Amino acid sequence: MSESPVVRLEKDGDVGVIIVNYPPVNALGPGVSEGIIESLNKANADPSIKAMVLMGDGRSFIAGADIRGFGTGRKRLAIGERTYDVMDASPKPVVAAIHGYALGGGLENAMGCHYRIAVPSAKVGLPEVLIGILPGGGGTQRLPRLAGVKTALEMITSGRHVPAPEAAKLGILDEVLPEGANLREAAVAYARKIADVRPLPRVRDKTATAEPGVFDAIRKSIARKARNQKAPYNCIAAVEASCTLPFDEGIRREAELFAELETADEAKALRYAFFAEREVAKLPDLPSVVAPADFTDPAVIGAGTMGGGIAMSFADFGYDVKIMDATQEALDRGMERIRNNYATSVKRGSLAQDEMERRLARIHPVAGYEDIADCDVIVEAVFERMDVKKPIFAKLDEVMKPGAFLFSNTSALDMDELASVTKRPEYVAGTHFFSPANVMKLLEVVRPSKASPETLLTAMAMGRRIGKISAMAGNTDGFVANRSRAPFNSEMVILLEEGCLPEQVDKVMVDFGYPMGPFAVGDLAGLDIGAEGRKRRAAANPNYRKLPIADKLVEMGRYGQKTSAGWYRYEKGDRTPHPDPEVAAIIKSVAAEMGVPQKTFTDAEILQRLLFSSVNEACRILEEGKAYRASDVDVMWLHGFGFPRYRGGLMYWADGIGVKNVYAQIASWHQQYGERWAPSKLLRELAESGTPFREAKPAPFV
Ligand code: 3H9
Repeated sequence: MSESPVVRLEKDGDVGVIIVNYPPVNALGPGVSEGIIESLNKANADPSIKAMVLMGDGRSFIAGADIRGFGTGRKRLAIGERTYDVMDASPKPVVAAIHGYALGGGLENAMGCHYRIAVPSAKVGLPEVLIGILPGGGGTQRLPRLAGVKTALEMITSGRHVPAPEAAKLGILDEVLPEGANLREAAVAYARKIADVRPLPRVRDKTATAEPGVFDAIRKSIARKARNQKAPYNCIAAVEASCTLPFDEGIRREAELFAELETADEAKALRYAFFAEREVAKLPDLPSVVAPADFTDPAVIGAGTMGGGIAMSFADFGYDVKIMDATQEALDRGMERIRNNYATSVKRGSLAQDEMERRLARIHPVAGYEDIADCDVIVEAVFERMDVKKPIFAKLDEVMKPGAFLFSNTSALDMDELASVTKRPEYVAGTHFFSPANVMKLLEVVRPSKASPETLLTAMAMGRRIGKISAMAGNTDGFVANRSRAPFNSEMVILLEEGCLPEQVDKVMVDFGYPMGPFAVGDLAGLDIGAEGRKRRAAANPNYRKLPIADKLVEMGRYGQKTSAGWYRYEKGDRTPHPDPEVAAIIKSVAAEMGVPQKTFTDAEILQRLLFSSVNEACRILEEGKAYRASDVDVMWLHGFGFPRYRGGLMYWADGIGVKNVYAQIASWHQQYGERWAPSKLLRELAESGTPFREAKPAPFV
């Protein structure tokens, strides 16, 4: 019945079914909104149709506006002529029938409908803030009217996906269908049932009211997380307008606030991050016919902090997981730690007690290798030393059933060497989790030379199934994330030699957008850990740049928070870092011993000294073919190191400075400081050709 290639109108007796078909997720791409309007008009004009259903083909209702269109001068329907306006003016009722996702413009369309029903697995939300904009299709005006101001503020400022049963409780959905129901049939029946109800229930006719102080309170509560950003505040202002302005004026205010955001740097960077996170899943050099293997029975070897966190990740996503350690005592300690971690989440209110019990029940401590022999995926997470891991891999190879995948959680060890102790190197890969493993989103999948495409795809898919963002890294010391970060870690201590203080560096990085400064993070992780790595690297490389100030603190037993002293001092039982005059004195005396001339630094200099050193190393990683794309490095920095998302990532940020400027500064520091600042070949080439980092063509992956 309809002309549009992306929206069709079908008739089911006296109900018109409007179906959006814009794969893969029914974003509101070119022609979709126009197609919905055309179908609505046709159905309204057809006397044999009494009511309409709006639904999506394929895997989703509507996932929102087409993000690729933002900032491109896209064609937009004027206020008064949009889908929601046509629905508001419709003399016949429209029922939104939701499966998969109704996000952003998807939920806004659903709220423009007169009724909303969904299957239980559906999710709804207004995630626009996560891409630096606000719900600009009436979402900031309709959601507070439908679900109340508090709920609207929470959903719009967090961007959270709300499961259908909860959305029904919040008043967003009229009905959640029973499990297994046929959505189309149920929606048509529902439409028939309400076909004669008049007046039509329109969300725009409701009123939104707020308790005094609610807007100031939410501005205050997001201040820390939303610093340097505009979108969250514009979201709040738009919701505020729903309480103070009539509906149509509120819609105009929403549009003004939206227009301030769409082309801003914040939104551009967040859109870039969104697509970079999807790109990172693609492994372009693997044969497209190969698929990841399914796995159902994972096991973790090692019940230490990392092993426990990895086991929790599996349990959190519904997997029964076995966990093994060398002794019963270590296993008991590990289970105790897991229980305590969950209990902390319950205490904080982020996890329900019964959910904690369900997750704990999925983690099965086992005594020996024979108990895991039938598992299909092993993640080994024992002490980070080759001589400890090798015998375990040899034993796993012996006992594990054929076809089982053997993954190692290592942050730097040579995966080829580890794979070589097995007779199944094609089934071996690295899976580098970040600490705490159940919280941090990044999973770096490390590719040894003999790993099969199926193994690599399975490791990547395993990460995604347990809520991680998987990114592929080559087998190089430190892999991609830590290797690109290493020069930053050295540079921050070298800055102290030249006259900076830890608190000064930390303030610059927090102002830039990191949740914590790097010295405070060091104290949290434990300074003894970095010292081990420095020792190993210094022994292997006579030109290794030593960090005497950091070494001195460790020698003094200042290991960080755990000893109440590190780069900062801590009161017993308190994690607040306090600048320590003793550290300032140590820095001064070591610098004097080393004969380093003292100077003062601007904030910009500190920032660039840290980040440019890493940009240069990331270029080296790309030129060696150890990563697929500069944007993969960005994803790793966003999810492994807390790089501020609204700055896109390390390489995207550097593009903002300009590749030629970055090169010129690095070349000048090369003159001043010597070899550690030698510009990489790729950086020089990019600067000469004026090619942005994110368009760099890395060497073929090795
Ligand atoms: C908005 O609605 C503004 C309004 O207020 C109106 C203003 C006037 N656009 O993530 P996946 C692509 S703003 C374009 O791997 P999943 C994605 O790039 C929007 N493309 O699948 C990928 O492409 P490729 C508010 C999109 O099942 C493919 O679809 N909405 C869009 O893991 C599959 O995606 C959002 O912010 C889009 N909107 O997750 C929702 N969405 O295959 C954004 C997806 O080439 N989307 N693609 O790499 C999502 O959060 C997830 O995609 C979703 C599915 C949860 C829907």
